[in-house]
Amino acid sequence: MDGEGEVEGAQAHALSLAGFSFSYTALVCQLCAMDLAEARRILVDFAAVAHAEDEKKSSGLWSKRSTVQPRHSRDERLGRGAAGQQGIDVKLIIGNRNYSSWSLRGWLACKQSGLAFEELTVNISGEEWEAAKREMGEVQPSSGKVPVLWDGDSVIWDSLAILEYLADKVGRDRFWPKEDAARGMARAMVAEMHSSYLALRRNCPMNVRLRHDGLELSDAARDDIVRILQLWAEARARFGRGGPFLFGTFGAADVFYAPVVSRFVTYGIRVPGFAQAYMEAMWEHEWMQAWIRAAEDEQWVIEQWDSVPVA
Ligand SMILES: N[C@@H](CCC(=O)N[C@@H](CS)C(=O)NCC(=O)O)C(=O)O
Repeated sequence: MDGEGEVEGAQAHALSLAGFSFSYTALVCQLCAMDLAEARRILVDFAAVAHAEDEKKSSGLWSKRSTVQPRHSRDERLGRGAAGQQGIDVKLIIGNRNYSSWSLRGWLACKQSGLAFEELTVNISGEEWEAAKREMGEVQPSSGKVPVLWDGDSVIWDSLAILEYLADKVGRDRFWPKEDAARGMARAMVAEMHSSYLALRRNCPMNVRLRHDGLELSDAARDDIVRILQLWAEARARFGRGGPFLFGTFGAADVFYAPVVSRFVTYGIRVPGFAQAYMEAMWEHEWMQAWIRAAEDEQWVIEQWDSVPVA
């Protein structure tokens, strides 16, 4: 950026767009001018107007009572119908592709590793799952959570531990940016995704097949969305030159924010132009497309998770 006038022009331009089609160029100008606070303020303004609210209420989303409608045989539900693949030591156990955001992360991490792996998909709802947790030795090390990765006799649970295990195995550069500053930010973003955004998770549960506009967002969920947009904006503007993903080429940060992209698509969360472009790149990625198709084909329906959540 060569002049203050240009930066001010970009800011004015961005503001004049009322945030809805926030110009990526304008954002880059601002960040290049090291005016991160102002860029963030604009994004907060944007987000405040970008989310329509409605008064729609529903209840029972997180009720413990299972309303699962199994359409598979029990063996299929437990993944026992899947043929084991000869000579493949790495096995990933995941939950319902339509609903399980942590599973999507674990699965994308496996894809990113480049290793051949066998997948076992389990239905994580209802009595079948309670029985599976008791009976399936393979999910017991995680205390009944998915994803779980088996590599020979080694077992790794928790999506972040799985990603790091795979990065150790195949080389850090496959997952993390080479440059220190970029890698530091990518690690911080992944850690934040892993440990935060409870309000967004509750208000906008992942549901790949669902489309619902006009969801009522809580203030806390809106704050989470704004925070995520800020992080995406900063990553893209500072480190995204090499491609359409958060740090240019597809990596750990994209693996971790993939379910957020799905949530934004499901609930029609309005985002600025640069975020839209990022989301499109993610949505069109061949692995995401494969996951989306599998989620669409999945026969398991968990009715309480298909209800529209309340704020
Ligand atoms: N921090 C864990 C979270 C794992 C988790 O909560 N998985 C959910 C699926 S999205 C699960 O297994 N739920 C089934 C249950 O709790 O019984 C990770 O990163 O893998």
